[in-house]
Amino acid sequence: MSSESTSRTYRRAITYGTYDLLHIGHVNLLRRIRGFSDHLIVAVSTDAFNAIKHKVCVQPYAERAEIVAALRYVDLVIPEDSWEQKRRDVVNYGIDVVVMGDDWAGKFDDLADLCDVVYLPRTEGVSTTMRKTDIIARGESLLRRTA
Ligand code: C2G
Repeated sequence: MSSESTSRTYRRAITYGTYDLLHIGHVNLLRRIRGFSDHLIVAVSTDAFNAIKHKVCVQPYAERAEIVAALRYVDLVIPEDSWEQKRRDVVNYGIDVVVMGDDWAGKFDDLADLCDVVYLPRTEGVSTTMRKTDIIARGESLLRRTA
């Protein structure tokens, strides 16, 4: 079953993402998932997989993975290095629910024969791309110390 929200509680959840320049949108998603599950695995995209996704990251995989693992909502971090690994992960980790932000709505419904698939509303007004754009726009001024 796939849905845009859930009232159920689950034993084991998994989610996938790049998690570059971690921001409140990422944290809100992980907190909400952990709110309806007992155990949360986050598959963080490797640098090689991001190249396949045509994404350029500021932080290397090791750093992004360690930062996500440090969040109290997260029980385990694994590498995401292919689109195809999700079915294997669901079986290997005994997953009950795959959760993504709704910018991926419908994209992982093919997993619904194995487990529940839930898409949660994204946090408005923040994204890694917006952060990068803001930093580029403010450029040197960010390095100057205020008087
Ligand atoms: N997200 C959110 N609110 C935001 C920004 C992101 O809820 N304001 C969610 C996204 O919907 C996603 C997760 O945070 O579920 C991680 O987002 P990204 O790091 O941008 O991950 P992405 O590159 O979309 O990778 O196989 C799936 C991919 O790995 C997803």
